[in-house]
Amino acid sequence: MKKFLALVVSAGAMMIAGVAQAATLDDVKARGYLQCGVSQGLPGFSNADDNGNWTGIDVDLCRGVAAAIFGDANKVRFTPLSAKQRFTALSSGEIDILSRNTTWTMTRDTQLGLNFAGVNYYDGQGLMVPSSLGITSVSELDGANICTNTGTTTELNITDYFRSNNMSFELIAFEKADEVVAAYDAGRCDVYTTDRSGLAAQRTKLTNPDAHVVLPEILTKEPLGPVVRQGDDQWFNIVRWSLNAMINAEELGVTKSNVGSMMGSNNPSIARLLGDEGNFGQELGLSNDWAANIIKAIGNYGESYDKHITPLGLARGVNALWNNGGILYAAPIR
Ligand SMILES: N[C@@H](CCC(=O)N[C@@H](CS)C(=O)NCC(=O)O)C(=O)O
Repeated sequence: MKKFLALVVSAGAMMIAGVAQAATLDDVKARGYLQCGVSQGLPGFSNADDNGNWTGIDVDLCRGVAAAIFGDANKVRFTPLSAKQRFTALSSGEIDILSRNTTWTMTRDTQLGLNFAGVNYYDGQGLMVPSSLGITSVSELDGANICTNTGTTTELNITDYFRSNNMSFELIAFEKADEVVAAYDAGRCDVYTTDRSGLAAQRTKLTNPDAHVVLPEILTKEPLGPVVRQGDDQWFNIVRWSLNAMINAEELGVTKSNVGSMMGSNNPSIARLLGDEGNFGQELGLSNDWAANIIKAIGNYGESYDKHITPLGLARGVNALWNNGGILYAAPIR
């Protein structure tokens, strides 16, 4: 019995060792680039131009992680994924990070073997209708045809909302976001529902964007953030702290253009962020200028937001820093 127990214990220890060895960082370094899962095309978040160059805040996060690891923000490849495909792509190892307007929910956190490493955009579900319908509130939508994406929280939320308000509706769901846009644009549905940022982004693809109105109600909380596999705490920390570094840099006034002159700063928080003080990078398995490299290549969170999200007409709102009227609050580097 004792012998048997000893065997079980050693198998358990091996398993723990095995999990600890699931070193995504080593794999990424050996491969020479980061594999990042993004949406198939959502302006502001992750969108490719005709030459295959990806831009957006979700893209910036992956470029930031690449800069933190390699000192080179270009050492990343992007895999466009539909909402339905995204979690399998991550659990199967096809991608190292999922950075794709993905809502942090309890089931996704606890049932899929995945972990959310933070929030890079606080959103909520909204609804858009053609102005010609003269609708001003979601309460007027009884009996509506509603278009959305499969495999999303959106699909579940809209069903909850209509059922709990005893309203009837017909859901028309597609896997590809562009199919939803096309169906709505062609008048197949009265309503387009998704995250409000998604509405602002997809609206730009409509034949006449000005002929549509986003209703005032925000139905849900949709905290969007990067996701990694469970069982690799070092990797989780690298992703979490790359995001935190970008948010802290904004709070400390460190930007893409001034980061060079901020080196050697006598502000201790800046000195820790930029690797002048402490061993913060090494403790992540990186070099101590990991965060300086992110900011040099990408800039801080506010710069990324201004570049990609502001053009969609979305003000910072709740995504402003905590000391500027918002809820963006990164744990300190110390
Ligand atoms: N945040 C929601 C919705 C995410 C989602 O897939 N939204 C669609 C509509 S905005 C989308 O990303 N489409 C863009 C694409 O797939 O390229 C979730 O995590 O389930």
